[in-house]
Amino acid sequence: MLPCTLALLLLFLPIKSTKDKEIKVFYSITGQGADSYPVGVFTIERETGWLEVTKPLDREEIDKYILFSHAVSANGQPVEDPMEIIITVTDQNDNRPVFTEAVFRGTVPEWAEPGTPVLRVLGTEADDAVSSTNGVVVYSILRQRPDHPQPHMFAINSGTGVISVAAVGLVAQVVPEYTLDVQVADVEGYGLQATATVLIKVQAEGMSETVNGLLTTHVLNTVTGLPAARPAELAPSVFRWTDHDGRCPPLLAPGQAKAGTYKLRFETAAYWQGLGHTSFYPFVEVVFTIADPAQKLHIPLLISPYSYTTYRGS
Ligand SMILES: [Ca+2]
Ligand SMILES: [Ca+2]
Repeated sequence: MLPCTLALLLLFLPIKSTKDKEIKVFYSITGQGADSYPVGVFTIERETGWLEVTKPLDREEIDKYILFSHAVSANGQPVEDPMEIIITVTDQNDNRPVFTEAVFRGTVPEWAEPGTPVLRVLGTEADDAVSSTNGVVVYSILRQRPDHPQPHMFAINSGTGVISVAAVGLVAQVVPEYTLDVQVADVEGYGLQATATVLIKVQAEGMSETVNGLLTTHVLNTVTGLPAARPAELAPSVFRWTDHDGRCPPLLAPGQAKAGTYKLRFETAAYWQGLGHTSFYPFVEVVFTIADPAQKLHIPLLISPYSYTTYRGS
């Protein structure tokens, strides 16, 4: 919170009766801010008609005052009908936006597609958002930790604060939770700021829902964040192409597997050549052991031209 209010002392133009030249006229004011609450904010000089404000005004307290000025002669007779004076308090940007929570939490399924909404952050703001931008807030993501497979896995709608997935590659076993620093700023993003933390848990995928088969794989290009559609070979007998989603048809169906050591070979060079890149690794071979032939096994592969990551999925 910013502990300040608008400090403003105004001297308005004098209120003059047309009879002022002919006879002695005395002025007074009535209404909110004059003779009713808050009393004495506005005064008028009895003989000159100068209207003055005596205190700082805060639009967030009272945004409009309606006063009436009265002009009387020396013997107390009104010389004019009362005149209505409307005083509108213009806004100062004296309120910082405030997040409704210090820490926002959300969850997202792994491999969620770009555009999937995760959660909404909310900032409140006391200043005027209608006739000024002092209360118009803009949301942004300042930082993502960790920053892989890439630094912009999430995007925020600057107007609504809805955070959604921006890139493919959310894998629970690689990054189980992301931390985002988010900001809300008034004056359409250029004014006073506040920050909050967003924790996003990546939920492991239930493989049985999507793939029927004992041994499955899944290849992700970590440069583009997109699934890699290229061959994967289970040496020596099984050959598969990954589909547009980076997934292979099951390499071994239930009942096909035997306990033992297997090698899964990914033809990465051909894949990168197809995209116009050269690859440091001509192919990637993942050697693994199946101890329990009845247990499902998923082996994801995350690749860039200069790195690869694999792990045991479920
Ligand atoms: Ca204000
Ligand atoms: Ca403000």
